[in-house]
Parts: sequence; C-alpha cells; structure tokens
Amino acid sequence: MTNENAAVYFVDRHIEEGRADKPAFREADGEHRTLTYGDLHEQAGRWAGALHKHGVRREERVAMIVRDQIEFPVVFWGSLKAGAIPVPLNTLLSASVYEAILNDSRASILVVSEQLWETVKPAVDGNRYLRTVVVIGDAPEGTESYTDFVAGAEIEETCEASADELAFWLYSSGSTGTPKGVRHVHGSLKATCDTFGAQVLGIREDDTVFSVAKMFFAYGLGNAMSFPMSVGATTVLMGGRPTPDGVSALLADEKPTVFCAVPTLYAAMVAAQEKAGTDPVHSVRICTSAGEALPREIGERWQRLWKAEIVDGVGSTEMLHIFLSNRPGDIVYGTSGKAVPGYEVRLVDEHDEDVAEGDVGELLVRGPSSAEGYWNRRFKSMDTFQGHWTRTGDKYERTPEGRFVYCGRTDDMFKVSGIWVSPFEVEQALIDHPCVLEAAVVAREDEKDLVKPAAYIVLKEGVEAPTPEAIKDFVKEKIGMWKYPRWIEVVDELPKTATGKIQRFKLRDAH
Ligand code: 3SK
Repeated sequence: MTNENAAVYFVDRHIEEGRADKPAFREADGEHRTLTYGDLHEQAGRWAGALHKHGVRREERVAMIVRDQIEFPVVFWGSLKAGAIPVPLNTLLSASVYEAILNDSRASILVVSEQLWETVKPAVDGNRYLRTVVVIGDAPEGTESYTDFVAGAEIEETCEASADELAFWLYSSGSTGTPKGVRHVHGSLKATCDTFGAQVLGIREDDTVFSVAKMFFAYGLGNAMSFPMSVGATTVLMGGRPTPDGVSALLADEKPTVFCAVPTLYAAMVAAQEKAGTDPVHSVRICTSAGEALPREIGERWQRLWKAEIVDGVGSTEMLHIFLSNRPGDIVYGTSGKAVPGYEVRLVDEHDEDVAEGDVGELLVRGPSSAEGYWNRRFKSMDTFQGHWTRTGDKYERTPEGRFVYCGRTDDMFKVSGIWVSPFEVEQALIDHPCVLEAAVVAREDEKDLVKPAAYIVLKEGVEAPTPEAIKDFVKEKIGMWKYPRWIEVVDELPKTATGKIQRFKLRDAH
C-alpha cells in the first residue's frame, strides 16, 4: 500500500528529488532564518519523535498558536508525520476564545510563539486536557521550551495514513464569530494544489511566494505552505502585522514572484501608492485575492500601478482553498470568475432549486477538498455538508458570460421596497467615491419600521469629509434610487475578522 500521509508528498519527496539544500521558508523579519527542504525534513521528523517521546498518540490534537515563522511548518508537518492532528489557531484571538477552543478541541499539546504567551496564558490556566505547553523562545514557568521539547528526540519516518484519514483541523469563525473546528483529511491538501495551485495560479518551482494571509488561515496555508511546497518553491514569511508600508518594503527587498493578499490590504496599498505618486518596486508576476470579494476599482487601480493582475477568487475554510476564481489573462474585476477546474458550483433558491439565469441564489460547491465536517457540531455539519455538496452561505448571481458576481452573505442580504439589496453592491458604489477608502452596509429600520441601507465609511487619509448628501447622490447616480444608504456614518475602522472579512453583524448589533 502506498503511504498517502500528506507529509510524504509535501516533505519527504523533496529529499528524493534532490531539493534538500533549497530554501523552503525564509523569514523576512524576526531572526531572518532560512529553513531548507532538508532542514524541514529533519526537524519535522524530530518533532514527530518528540511528540511520541512525550506520550502523544495518533489522532491527539496539537494546538498551534504560532506566528508565521519557520517552526510553523516544522510543527505542522511533524505532527502529520506522527499521525497527530495539528490545529493551527488564529494568532489574534482573545484569551476567552482560546480557552473555548482549547477545551473544544481537547488538545493535549499546545505550541505557542513567545510573543503571544501573555495573551494565551489565562486560557491555559485550569485547562483539563493540556499535558504540555511548548513555547517557541524563552519558556516561562510551567511551560517547556521548544528546544528542550525536541532535544534528544529520534528523527522519525512518516507514519502510514490514508488520503481519507483526518490530517488537521482549522477553526473557522466565519463572519459570525463562533469558532467551529473544521476537520480536513490528508488528501485535501494535494487536491487544492492540483486544482487552484497548478491550474489557476500556475505555481512553479522557481517561484518565491509571499502571503499576507497567515498560515493559520486556510487561504494562507495554501498560499504560503502547500502550494509552494507542492512544486519545491520558496516562501517568504512575515511574523509581524502586515502594514501597507511593511509589505511594500518586503515586495521590494525579498522579491517574491507570487503575492497573495486580501482586499483591505490591496485597498490600503493602492491609496498609499497613489498618494506617494511613485512606481512600486517589485518582482511580482501574479497576485491573488480572497477572504472577501475584491472591489472592481481596487483591482483596476492595482493593476495600473503594479502592472500585475490580481486573480480574485472565493474559497472557504470548509473547502480548504479557492474553488471559484478568475484566471490569469482572463480577469473581470468585480466578479469572482468561474469554477476552478475540479470543482462544480450551483446557485439555488430557498427550496434548493437551481435559480433562473440572472437571479441571485446561494452558492453550493462540490469538489475534492471538502472537509469531513465540524467537530462536535453534528447538526451544523448536516446543514453545511450535504452529501457531495457544501453550502457556502454566500449569495451570488451568474452573468450571461457565466461569471459569478458576489452579492453578500445569505444573512447580510435584505429587501428594500420588496427588492433584494446586496450590501456588497452598495459598498462597491461607495468606495468608487474618491474620498472613501472602505465601506460596510447593513440593513436598518427607519422611523416607519421600514428597512433601508445604512453605511459606515472609512475616509482616505487627509481628505476633507464630503457631506452625507453628496455621498448619497453619488450612490444614487451609480446604482439606483432605492439602494442608496439613508444614513452615513464616518468611522475610523470597520470591524473585521482577522482575515479581513467585514463583520456586518457587529455593526447591526451596535446600533
Ligand atoms: O475566504 C476565502 O475566500 C478563502 C479562500 C481560501 C481559503 C479559505 C478562505 C476562507
């Protein structure tokens, strides 16, 4: 029987194929370390040995609150090699959310970057399941340092696993906030590389990749880890927060050829570059965007300045990566493109019937990388994973050319005077205004209890605030009388998930 453990394909194969000396990961900040494919093979094997030495058995969960640094791939792949289940967690959560997730996952080992320990510590005190907390860096009392944990451990071979066997979990908080453990199998990692990675992105061995989306997020895990590792390419890691200036400097200094980001960052970088009035310095041949739909204006302005296309697509933690996407050389900004080869999509109404051409429907997807289900959420799993089809909760419409246009989350859409309004369409119109950087639109009841759009906007730096009436007229002109926001509130920032999705429910609840 061939061993279908994903670590064989992503880690061990590179040694047989002669890439032991090739850099797999390079840190652009912190200690600026490099991890070759050979180092990764050895260190991941040692991590597997250390897990066994500390009594960790197959299927036990290894929670990771680890920044984008070279230990991330070592712990992730080393855990797979041992048959344990790595559970990378968002590094920006609060102690109370970590406490809930650590209890829910019943992880027996937790690995934490030293910079995050102060936040994580209260979540660990009193946890009944954790046997060991490993800190990457100096180990505070009651924890073990990463160096001590692996010291003296044997380098282990990759254990046998089948492609259908559970490999890792990711916690998804979606746009509503309650984290759910999404359980993925070994075969799904390669499936996303064979589909989006190879057939849309066209990732190559000579590529250097930089992903603004961190590796704890499914989008970042594919961009920065599985895609480059599927072809023996190199990834540049940034442990700290990706600011527009920091990312511009990284693009100039580290010269990645593939750049993966989210719409918020593209918008901020475009605004900063236009203000600077200079040409950006970079070697990027292709960019990707996901997390939320990329506004048309931002895509067009980026391409004018950087002279590199942004391949905008949509994916989900449940499907592991992007399943609907534009293609290099065939980009229509403002759309999410067409199904990625290997995936099928449908738009359905509230009775699960396919909608008529031009109508809005919920997007369902089927393909080789869907998750096995949510941990401990039987009914939620049944609602989302329906046989071969996975419900996305996103509303889309299909253009006559077969491209999909995002309309909003199922629970964000609302009717005004009996006609559906997509908050996303109103937001796009708002950010076309020269003074508006970002916008979020939600439903609000007026004094007659009728639902109307309300907008929250972030202004571009240094501009004079336009009057609400000027903004309303601008939107009316662009998309029609009934869709314009009746209320305009200027805010400093919009509530977002760590991966850049606007949390409209927070704006609704706050009013
Ligand atoms: O939100 C997305 O578009 C996405 C893309 C790839 C992987 C995961 C997610 C959530």
